[in-house]
Amino acid sequence: MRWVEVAARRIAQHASRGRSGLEWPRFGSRETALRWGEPFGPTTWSRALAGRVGRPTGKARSKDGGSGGQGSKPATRGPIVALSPDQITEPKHELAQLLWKFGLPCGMDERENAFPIFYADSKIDMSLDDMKELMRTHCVACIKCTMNNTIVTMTDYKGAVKTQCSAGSVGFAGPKRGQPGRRAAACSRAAHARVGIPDVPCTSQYRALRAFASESKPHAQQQARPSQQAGTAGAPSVLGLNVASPQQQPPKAKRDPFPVLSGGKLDPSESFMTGTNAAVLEQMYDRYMEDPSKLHASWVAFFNNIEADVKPGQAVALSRQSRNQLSKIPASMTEGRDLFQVSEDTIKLMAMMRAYRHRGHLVADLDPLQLNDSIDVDDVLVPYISRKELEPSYYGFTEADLDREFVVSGEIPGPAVRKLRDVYNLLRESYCGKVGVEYRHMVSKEEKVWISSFVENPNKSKFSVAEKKIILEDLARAELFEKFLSFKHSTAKRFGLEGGESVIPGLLALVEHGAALGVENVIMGMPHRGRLNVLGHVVRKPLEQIFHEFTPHEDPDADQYLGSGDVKYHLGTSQEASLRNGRRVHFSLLANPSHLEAVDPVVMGKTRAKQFFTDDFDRRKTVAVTLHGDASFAGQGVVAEVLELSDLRDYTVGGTIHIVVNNQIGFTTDPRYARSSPYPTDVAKTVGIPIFHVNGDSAEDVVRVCMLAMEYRQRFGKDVVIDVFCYRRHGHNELDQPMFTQPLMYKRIKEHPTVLNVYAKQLISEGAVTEAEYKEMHDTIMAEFNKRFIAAKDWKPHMKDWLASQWKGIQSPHIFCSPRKTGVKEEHLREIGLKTCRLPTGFRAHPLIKKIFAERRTSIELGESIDWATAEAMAFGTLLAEGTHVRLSGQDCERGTFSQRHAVLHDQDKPSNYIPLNNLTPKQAKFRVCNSNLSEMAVLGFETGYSLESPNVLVLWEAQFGDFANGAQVIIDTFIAAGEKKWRRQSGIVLLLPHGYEGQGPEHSSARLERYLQMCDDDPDVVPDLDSESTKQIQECNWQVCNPSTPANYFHLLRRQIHRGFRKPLVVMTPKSLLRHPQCKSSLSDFEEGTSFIRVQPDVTPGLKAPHEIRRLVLCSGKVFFDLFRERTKRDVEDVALVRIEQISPFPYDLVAKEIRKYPNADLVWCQEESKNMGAWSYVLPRLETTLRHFDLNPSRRIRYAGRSPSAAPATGNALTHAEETTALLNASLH
Ligand SMILES: Cc1ncc(C[n+]2csc(CCOP(=O)(O)OP(=O)(O)O)c2C)c(N)n1
Ligand SMILES: [Mg+2]
Repeated sequence: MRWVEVAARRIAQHASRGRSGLEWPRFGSRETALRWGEPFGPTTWSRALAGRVGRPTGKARSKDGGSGGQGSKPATRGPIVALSPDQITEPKHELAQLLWKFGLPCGMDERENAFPIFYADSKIDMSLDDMKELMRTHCVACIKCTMNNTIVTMTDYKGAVKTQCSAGSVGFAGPKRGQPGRRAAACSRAAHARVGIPDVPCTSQYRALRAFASESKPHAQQQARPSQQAGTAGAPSVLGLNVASPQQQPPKAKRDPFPVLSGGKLDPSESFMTGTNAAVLEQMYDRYMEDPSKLHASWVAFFNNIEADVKPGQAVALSRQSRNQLSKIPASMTEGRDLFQVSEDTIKLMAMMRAYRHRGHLVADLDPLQLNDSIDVDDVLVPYISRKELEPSYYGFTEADLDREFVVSGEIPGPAVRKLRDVYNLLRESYCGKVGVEYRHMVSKEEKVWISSFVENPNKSKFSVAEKKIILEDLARAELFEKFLSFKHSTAKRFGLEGGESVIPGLLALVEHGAALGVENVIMGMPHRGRLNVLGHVVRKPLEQIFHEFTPHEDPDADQYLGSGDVKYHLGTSQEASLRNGRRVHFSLLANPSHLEAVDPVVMGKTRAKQFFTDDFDRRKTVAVTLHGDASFAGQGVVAEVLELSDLRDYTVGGTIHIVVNNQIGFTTDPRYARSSPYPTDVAKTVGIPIFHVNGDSAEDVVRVCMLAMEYRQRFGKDVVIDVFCYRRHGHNELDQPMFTQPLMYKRIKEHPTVLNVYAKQLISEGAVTEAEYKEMHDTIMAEFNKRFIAAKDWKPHMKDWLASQWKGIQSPHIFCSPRKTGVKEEHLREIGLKTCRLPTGFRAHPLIKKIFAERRTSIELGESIDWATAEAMAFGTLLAEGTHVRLSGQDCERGTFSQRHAVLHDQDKPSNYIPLNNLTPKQAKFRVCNSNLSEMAVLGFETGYSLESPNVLVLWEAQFGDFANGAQVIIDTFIAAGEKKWRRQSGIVLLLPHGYEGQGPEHSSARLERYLQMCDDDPDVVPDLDSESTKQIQECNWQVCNPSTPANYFHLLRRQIHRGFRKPLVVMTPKSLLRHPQCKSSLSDFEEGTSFIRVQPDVTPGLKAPHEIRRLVLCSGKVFFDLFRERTKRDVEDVALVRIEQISPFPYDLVAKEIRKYPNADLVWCQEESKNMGAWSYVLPRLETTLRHFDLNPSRRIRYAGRSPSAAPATGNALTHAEETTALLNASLH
C-alpha cells in the first residue's frame, strides 16, 4: 500500500471521531516547535516539522478571493500583511524584495526570529530567474524553500503544500505536465541533487493531499480570520492563517487515560501526518515496508501501530513514563486547549521564569533613594530589556490564566503543580524584592541550582526577635559612632559611612557566620569610606586607640610605632576578637594607600600566605574580604586583574568576598559618567561568580546576603560580590558640599530617614522592640563611646599593635642588627647545587635541558664558571634547605623570559613535571615558582601581600622585561617604596627587573633604574654613620636598589634578604645577555663560607698599572662593566681602573671613598649605558660629590659623565645607532 492510502485511511479515522482533518498546529516560535517536535521522533524530523507552521489552506484562499483551480489566474490574494518595500532592509530579505518588485505582496512572520518566513501569496519560483518565469506562468502559487537561512513559503491556492528541504534548495510539485512550472520542479530536483538530498516523488502526494485538503471543512472558516487573537500569543502575525479563534473551538473532549486533547482537531500526537510531511512520511513508510531495521525505533513503532490500526492518537508510541506523566496533568492546564497550546503555555511559563532568574534584578527594589523612578528605567539601568518581559502578559497570559494550574515540578521549589499566580508571586518575591541576584551568567550548573534553591525558597531565613535586636544594635553602633566622631571632631575628615551603615551588621554577620563554618582568620582590605567604623566595630581595634589617633602628636614616642604616619582612614590593624557566637577570629585590616583598589591584590597575597603558613589546604580557615566603592570598583583596572587571579592555581585564595559600598556616587561623579554598565559590579561577571545586589536600607537583607555570600564562598571556594545599594549622606568627606553638584539627589537624601531610623521603626511596629528599649540601647552606646573617648587620652601605642606574632625577632629600624655572612659550606653548596640540576631517572627531559643541566653540574663539580641561573638556583636551594620558603612569581618565570632558569621541567613523553628545587632534602621548605597571568599590578600586589604575612619567606616577583614593571607602579610607589615608612610594616619582597641596553629597541632595554633610585630616601648630602657592613644604613632606608654583576654576588644578595634581622624591599636590575656571557661567571669559592655580598667590586685585574699610575677611575654598574672591560683589554689600556657599584642604593659611601682614595692621580668618570636623564647618573653624582667632600678626597674634582645623551625614549630602535652610541660611551670612558 502506498503511504497516501495509509494516510487517507488514518484521516478518515480521525474524521469519524469528530475531528477535523488537516489543521496546522500553532507554535510560539520555531524553537518552540523544535522542542515540541523532539519527543516524536528523530531530531531531523522535528526540524522538518518545525518549518511547517502557519500554513494556509486552499479553501480559505478561495474564499478570500483566490482562484480555485490550478493554472487559473490568481485573483487578489487573501489577508496578507504586507511587508512594504521600505521595511525590507536586510540582505536576507532579498527574496521579499523581489516578490515586491513583481507586485506580489508578501509578509514576514516575525515570530520566526532565526529564520524569517516570507509569505507570498502568488506564484513564484525559487531560483531568482526561474521564479520570474514561474510567476509569469501562474502555475504554482506557493513554494516553500530555504535560502540563506530564509524560509520562503509559497503555497498554491489549494493549500497543497509542496515538498520541502532544509538544505538551501527547494522541492515542489504541482504544475501540470507540460506547464512551465514543471521545469522549475526539475530545476529544484537538480538543486536537490547538488546539495546531496535525494529527490522526492511529489506528484502523487500532491494529488492525494489536495484531495485531503478539499475534505477539510473548518479551513474555510479558519482562513476568514484576519490574524492572531488574544490568548493565542505566538500565532503568526501575518496572513492570519492558522489561528483557532476562541469562538470556533469545539466542545471539550473527555479526557481519556491516553490523553487526546480536546480541540476538534487532528490528534496532536499525529498532527505531523499532513501534506507537508507527506514526502518524508512516504519515504519512511517505503523504507519500513522494505526493511524496518533501517529505521529509527520510533518510526518502526509508529508504523507498527498504524498497521495495527490503533485508535487515533495512539499511533505515536509514548513511553509508560510519559503516559503516567501526562495523566497527572491538571485539568485546568489542558481544558479547552490542544497539546500544542499546553506545551506552548509551559514553554512560556518557563520563559517567564527564566526572565526572572536572568533579569529580575533589573527591577528589584534596590535603591533606597529611588533615584531611577523619575527617569525612564530603560535608559538608565535596563538599556536592553524591557520591564515588560517580567510581566505574564508579555507571554500572552491573561488575568484569567493567573488561576490556571501548571506543572512546574523540579523547576521551582514546592508542589509540582502550581497556579500561575503563585509562580508569579514567588518569582517576584525571590528576584524583585530588596535583593537582586545575578547568577545566571555563571558556568557551574551546580552553583546555579544551589543559589536558586536558596533564593527561591519561600521560607528562607527569617530572623528571630533576638537576632533582630542584634542587627539593630550593630546598626545603632555604626550610626552613633559616626555621629559621635562628627560631634567631637566636627572639622576632621573621616570619610564616614553614613548612608551605608548596614554594611556593619552585614560584615559582623558575615564573620560570625564564617566562624561557624570554620573561618579562623579574616584578612580585609578597604578604602577610606567607613574605615574607622569597620576598624572599631568589625575588626575591634580599641576605640580608645581610634579616638587617640584623632589627636596626633600628643605622644612623641608614638612615631616609633606609627612610622612617618598616615591619615587615620588609611591605617590598618591586626586584632584577635571574640565573637558573639563564642568563637574567635583573627582580623587583619591592611593599611592602604589612597589609590583606590590597589590594596585588593595585597589582601589576596597576604591571605594566600596565611593559608600557606597555617596549612590551610582547602582554604576554608582564612578568608579574604575586600570592600570597595562603586566608582572605583567599576573604574580601576586592578579589579579586573584581581578577579582574573581569583581562580588560578598559584594565586587563588579559595574565594574573596567583595562588598561594594555602592553609594551611587564617586566624589562628585554620577554613575552614568562612572561606568558603561548597569551596575558597578558587572566586571565580576567575567569570572562567572554570583553578584548579590541589596538595598542598603534593608538591614536584614544585607545581613542575609552577607551570610549567603559566606556560605557560598565556604562551599564553592570562589569569589562572590555583594553590592550594597546605599547613599552618601554628606559630601565626599564631611567638609565637602554635595549640593554644588548633586542638588536633587541631596535634597532627597536630606529628607530620607537614616538606616537606623528605618529599621528601628520597623522593629517597633513589628513589636520586636519597644521605644523604651530602643532608647536605652541608644543611651548605653553613647555612654560607652564617651567613656572610651576619655580613656583615649591615656592610650599608649604598643609594639604589639604593629608587629604580628610571626614577625617576632624582626627588628625595627631603631635596633641595630649585626650583619651576617651569607656564604655556605662548600660540601653543602655542592650537594644542593648538584641537586638543583639533577634529573630523576626515567624522566625524559628535552635534550637541550639535559645539556644545560650537564653544564651546570660540571661547573659545580669543577667549582668554576658558575653562571647566573645556577647561582640563583643555589641561592634558592640553600635557603630552602635551611627552611625558608621561596616563592617566585611572574610571567613565564618557570622557564625564564630568556630561557635561562628552567625551574620546572616537562617530560617530553608524558604529562609530568619535575621541579628540582622541591627535591632537595626531606625537610626542606617549599619552593613555589608560579607562571603568573599577564598582569603586573595585581601580581606584584599579590606578592607584596604575601611578603607582608611572614618574614620566613623569600618572595620574588620577576618582570618579563624590567620596563613592564611600570604597569605595577602604584604598588611600587605606595606599598613597596613607602609602605614601611607609612605603616611600619616590613616587607622583604624582591623585584627582579631584566635590564640592559642590547639593541633591542626602546621598550626592552631599560628597567627604569632611575625611578627606583629617585624613590630612595637616603640623603644625597649626608654620609650616614656607616658600620662595617653598612647594615644600619640599609635598615634606615626605605629599600635597596642593586645591580649585581656576578652570579655569586646575586647569590649573596638573595640570601642576604633572609639572613638579616630585618626585612627590606630589594630592587634588582637583572641581566639578559649576561646570563650567557662567558665572563659573567663565578667560582664556587665566591659562594663559600666566609663570603658575602660585595657592595662595590674593586678592580683586581692582573696587569693593571700600580694605583698611583692609574690615570682614570671609571665608576660604573652592571652590564656596561663587561663592555668596558672587553674594550680596555682590546685596546691594551692599563692605566684605567674599572670599579663596579653593585649596591647603588643605599649608596656605599665608605667603599666608594676607599676606591677613590686608592687611585690618587686618577680623574673620575661615571660610565653608564643609559641616557643622561636616566640610569644612575642623577643619583650617584650628588653622592659622589658628597663622598669627595666628606672623606676629603680633593672635593674640587670634577666627575665626568660618559654615557648616552639625554633622550625621551629609553633607547634607539636602530641597531646601528645603538652600536655607535656604545662605541662613543666606551671611547669617552677609556680615552
Ligand atoms: C586611583 C585613585 N584615583 C583617584 C582617587 C581620588 N578619589 C578619592 S575618592 C574618589 C571617589 C571614589 O568613589 P567611590 O569608589 O564610589 O567611593 P566612595 O567615596 O563613594 O565611597 C576619588 C576619585 C583615588 N583615591 N584613587
Ligand atoms: Mg561611591
